[in-house]
Amino acid sequence: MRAADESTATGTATFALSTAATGTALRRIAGNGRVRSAAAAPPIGRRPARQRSAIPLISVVVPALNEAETIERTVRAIPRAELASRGFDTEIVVVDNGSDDGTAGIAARAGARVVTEPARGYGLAYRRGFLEAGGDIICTMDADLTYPADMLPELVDRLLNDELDFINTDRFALLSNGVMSRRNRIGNACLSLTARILFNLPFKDSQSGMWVFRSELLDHMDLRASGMALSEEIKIEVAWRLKARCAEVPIRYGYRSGESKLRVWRDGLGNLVHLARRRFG
Ligand SMILES: Nc1nc2c(ncn2[C@@H]2O[C@H](COP(=O)(O)OP(=O)(O)O)[C@@H](O)[C@H]2O)c(=O)[nH]1
Ligand SMILES: [Mg+2]
Repeated sequence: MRAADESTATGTATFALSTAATGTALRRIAGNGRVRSAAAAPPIGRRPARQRSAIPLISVVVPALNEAETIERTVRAIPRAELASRGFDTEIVVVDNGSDDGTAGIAARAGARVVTEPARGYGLAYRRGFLEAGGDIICTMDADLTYPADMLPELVDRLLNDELDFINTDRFALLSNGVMSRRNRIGNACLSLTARILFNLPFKDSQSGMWVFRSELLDHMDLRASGMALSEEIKIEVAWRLKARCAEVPIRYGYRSGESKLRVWRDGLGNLVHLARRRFG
């Protein structure tokens, strides 16, 4: 069975592309009539207006903190040629988060646009990357080769053909033995269950770091997490608060090379506190 066949779609609103992009797939969505008006929430920040071109742009945003071992292969694994053959330009935005191992230079030589977020934190890195990304569609992944970059074309197709706003990926449906520690699996399951109970989130993997979504969503999101909690915050924003059309697609998840930046207890408990504050605070 293909991964996408197992996925689910939920939500009611569809964010129309305000772009003048002329790609047929994008126009099909812009013309579907189910346009959600701007929500009241403050934006994540001023996103610079971009000169729209005739070719729709995909921004792949990759946060990277000391990932010299894997950043080059991460950038090169992004299937630019395949995306180009489907009518998309691709920019790869690597957000260097104060690395001291040469990550930024390696990423630039591999063809990425490198932006710098001096303050440490997964959430801060993403928020910087989202401000800098000019794409009509935003894709995300870690800089550690764990996420399947080769699935990006299929995920983008799914977003457009099914008129979705946001796709989350699920690392657990196809997870091979030994790829993720038992402790991390249990922690993830607890956090995902809590998010489902508190926010009725339609996702099995609230901590997955691979998402594909329309950049219009960013203008309505209120992202505040500076650390790992951003991963669930973005899903709460789109699915619970903005009621965007969401789906979750199973993906292959691979072994991590290099050192994980996750501090299991601190980040796990921090995420739980974030969920509680967000719901009851
Ligand atoms: N935790 C953390 N990750 C960061 C930071 N800045 C960038 N990252 C990147 O965020 C991604 C996720 O972190 P990772 O260590 O892979 O977490 P894991 O997937 O839970 O093991 C990686 O590409 C990191 O390099 C930061 O300040 N903290
Ligand atoms: Mg990772």
